[in-house]
Amino acid sequence: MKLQDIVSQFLIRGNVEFIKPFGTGLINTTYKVNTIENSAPNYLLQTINHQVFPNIEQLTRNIRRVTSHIRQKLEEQNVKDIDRRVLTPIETKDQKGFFQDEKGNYWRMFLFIEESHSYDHLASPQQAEAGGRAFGQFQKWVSDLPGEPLFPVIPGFHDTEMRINNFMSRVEKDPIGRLKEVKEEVDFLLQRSETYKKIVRMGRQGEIPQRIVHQDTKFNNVLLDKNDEVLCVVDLDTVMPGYVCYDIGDAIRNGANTGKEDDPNTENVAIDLALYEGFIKGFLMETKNILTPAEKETLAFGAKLLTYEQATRFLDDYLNGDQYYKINYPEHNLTRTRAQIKLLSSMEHNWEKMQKIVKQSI
Ligand code: GN1
Ligand code: MG
Repeated sequence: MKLQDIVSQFLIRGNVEFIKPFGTGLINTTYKVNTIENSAPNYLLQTINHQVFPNIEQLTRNIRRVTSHIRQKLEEQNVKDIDRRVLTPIETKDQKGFFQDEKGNYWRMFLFIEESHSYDHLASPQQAEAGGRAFGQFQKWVSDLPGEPLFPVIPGFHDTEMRINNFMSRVEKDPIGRLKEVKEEVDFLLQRSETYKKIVRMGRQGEIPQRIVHQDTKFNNVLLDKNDEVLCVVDLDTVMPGYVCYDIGDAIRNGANTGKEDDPNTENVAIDLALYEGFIKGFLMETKNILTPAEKETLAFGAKLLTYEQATRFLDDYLNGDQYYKINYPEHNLTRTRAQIKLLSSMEHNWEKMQKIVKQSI
């Protein structure tokens, strides 16, 4: 089926001029749809990875609930330009909100947010603070979403205990014989497995509350305007119940790294404490009044936790023959694992400083 025919299943305005690939996600594939008419908006078209998100109906419903809740808040505050401040899902002709093509692939569309950009890498603590505020504001906005809890579209997404158990059984099975290459990395991760079960355990014992959290807080999921002011937070697929330290933790893991997530030279990789501080400050600025003291205690730990978990997920996928993450070369998931391990070691070295920064920002 042609992309143009897929687009015609949605209730869009205007006629399509061209459709081109867009963005850098590791899971879904995204296109930009330009319309000919100046009076008609442009759109985003996206395939939804059905392996990763098996329940597309519930995924669609979660995103509709969250975006309309935020829209309502913005309307109440008389915010201008609302279409650039929150994602707008586009309806399909059959009102399902997604379309399944003849090959079984699922598609959805959003309004394209004009004159916006995002950064893969942060340039300054000011940007980190803006990122922290964006995710903090998101957290605050969804904290009073009415109705039943959101559907857990990926059950146990950041359940470290479950991730560790899966990882251990992968190590045991060694399905494609790669274990011998990665003994050192496996040991590094397994030595720390008890430490990183802490958050799920605290949750189970009721020491920290479950909230709606974004759970994929990469800095490139924050759209900014031409003055680098925050417009909105995108990539809402994993918005579901979880703990608050997941969001600030993943933002830091992704954003406060002196190197890249998949840096082949691990010498480049370390925690950037100035960016870290920016994230913490910005996030707490927005959430200080809604978080419990116990949750505030978990924020710095979240950065280590999510880095640990990401290393485990990348290595798990490497051992499993790269079934989950898109890769650009055969060793890509191993390179990613090593970079995450280096980042975690650097956080461990700077642990006291990291905790102090949170205390100073509360
Ligand atoms: C995936 O597709 P993308 O880049 O938004 C993954 C995240 C990982 C990230 C690592 C649903 O996110 O959890 O942190 O890759 N998303 C899912 O780059 O698994
Ligand atoms: Mg994502």
